Amino acid sequence: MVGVELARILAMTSWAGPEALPGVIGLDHIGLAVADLAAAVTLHTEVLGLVARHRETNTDQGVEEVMLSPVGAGPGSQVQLVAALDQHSPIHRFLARHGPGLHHLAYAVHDVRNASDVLLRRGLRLLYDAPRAGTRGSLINFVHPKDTGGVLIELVESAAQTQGQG
Ligand code: KFV
Ligand code: CO
Repeated sequence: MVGVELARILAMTSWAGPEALPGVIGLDHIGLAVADLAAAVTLHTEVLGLVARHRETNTDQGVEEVMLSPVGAGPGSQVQLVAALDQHSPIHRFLARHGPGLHHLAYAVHDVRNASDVLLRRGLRLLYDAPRAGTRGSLINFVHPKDTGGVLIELVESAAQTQGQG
C-alpha cells in the first residue's frame, strides 16, 4: 500500500514534521524486573530453555541485566532480566511497589533522537532530554508509562545503527 510505504519512508528520514512517525523498526526486548537475578536466569535457561547472550552492569540506569533469547531466534526475541544495583535504582522502587514482573517494552528505532523528538511533539513525555547508554552500546530513551496506557516504553537505537550513521 502506497500510504504505508510513504509513512515508512518518512519515518526513516531525519526530517520530522508534525505528521512524522517515530521510526519504529521492530521489537528489541521485553524487560522483566527481578529481585533475584541468578534465580531468574536459571528459570529462563534451565526451565524455559532460552540462552543467556549478554550480561552487563549499567550504573547510569542502576541495573544489572542479563539478555536472553531462544536458540535460533531473530533479533527482536529478547528478554531482558533487570535487577536493582542499589536502593536508588528505578527497579528497586518498582519491585517495592509492584513486585517482580513485566517492567518495560523496548522498541527498536532507526534514530532515537528523532523518535524522541517526534513523540515529544505528539505530546508524550520523554524521560531524558538526550539519549543515554543502553545495552551493548545502544542509545536509549523512555516514554513515561502514564502517557502510553500504563506501559513503560523504551526506545533503542542499536550501536550498529549509530555506527552506520557515521
Ligand atoms: N510500568 C508501568 N507503570 C509504571 C512503571 C513501569 N515500569 N514504573 C512506574 N509506573 C507507574 C507507577 O505505578 C505509578 O503509577 C507511577 O508510574 C509513578 O511511579 O498510578 P500510580 O501508582 O501512581 P513511581 O512513583 O513508583 O515511580 P517514579 O519515581 O515516577 O519512576 C517511574 C519512572 C518510569 C519515571 C522510572 O521508573 C524511570 O525513570 N524509568 C526509566 C529507567 C528504567 O526504568 N531503567 C531500568 C531499565 S534499564 C534498561 O532497560 C536498559 C539499560 N536497556 O538498555 O534496555
Ligand atoms: Co530495556
